[in-house]
Amino acid sequence: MNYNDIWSLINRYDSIVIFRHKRPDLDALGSQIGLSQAISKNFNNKEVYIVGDMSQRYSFIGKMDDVSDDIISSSLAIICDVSVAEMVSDERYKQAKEVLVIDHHKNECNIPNAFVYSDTTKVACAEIISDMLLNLNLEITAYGATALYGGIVTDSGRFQYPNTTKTTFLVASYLLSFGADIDFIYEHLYVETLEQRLMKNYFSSLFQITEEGVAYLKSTKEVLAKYPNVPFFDISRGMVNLMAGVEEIIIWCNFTYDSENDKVIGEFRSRGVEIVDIAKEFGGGGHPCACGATLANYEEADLVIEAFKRRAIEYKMRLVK
Ligand SMILES: [Mn+2]
Repeated sequence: MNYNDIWSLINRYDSIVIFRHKRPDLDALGSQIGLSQAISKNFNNKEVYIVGDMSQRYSFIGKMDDVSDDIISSSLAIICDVSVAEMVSDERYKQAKEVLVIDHHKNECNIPNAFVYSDTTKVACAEIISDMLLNLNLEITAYGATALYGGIVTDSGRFQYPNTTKTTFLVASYLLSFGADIDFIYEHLYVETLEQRLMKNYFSSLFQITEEGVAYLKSTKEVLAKYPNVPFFDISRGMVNLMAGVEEIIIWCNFTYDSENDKVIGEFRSRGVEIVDIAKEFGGGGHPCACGATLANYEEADLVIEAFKRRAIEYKMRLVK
């Protein structure tokens, strides 16, 4: 599949419903909103809908639509930023006439009968969509450009992660030419309330560092009980990078108790060394230096920490890249 194939598939449908992964990040939401805005801008007779669960953290970017089963069954379903069937939010994509997956993760797609556009060289799914717009000379609304920009900024760690390329900057520039609102994105991403800052101070006081350079935070049931109104996501992913940017820390991770499923959600990050293979060993996945896994309990979390310690040693001895 190439960009022209994607656009001509869209062209064949009067109605398109755009899906993405559960517990959405800004790349999932930005891809969804950006693509829907691009379709509406370039065709004037198509109905486009966006669906899925919403996280409070990113509610500033927009709202999902209520879509009936009838609409979905006569639509093209497009799934953004995920290739794993179990991770798609709203499984009614299965009822759609055809399914198209657009993703940048390094997973084999297991979504049945789908057209797949996969580009793992892209830092964000929003980068793929923006690159398609640029290459096909398509327009987008300022709102759609802002949403795509938000996806690129967050998935690239503010243009810092190693898979940030010249294309990333090229498409960011293209989005700015349509009025992407950088201030709006940064205002919502990097300004926090006093309560949030104090909560971060508390979590910062909890993490441990091993002599190998592995930092870990255990956000246990007892810890979470102090913050009953804070969404899970804001702790699991929101607190992991408190350990980032510290010279002595090579790999850092947050293990958060998920009371709904009685599991421990591990979020793993690293600097300069790949760790996703370890995440996969524990049934998880993600990006080379930003990944995660669902673990049975804290004993299993300790095994992950042990594996990270070995990786940190290998890295220091230059045995791995
Ligand atoms: Mn993504």
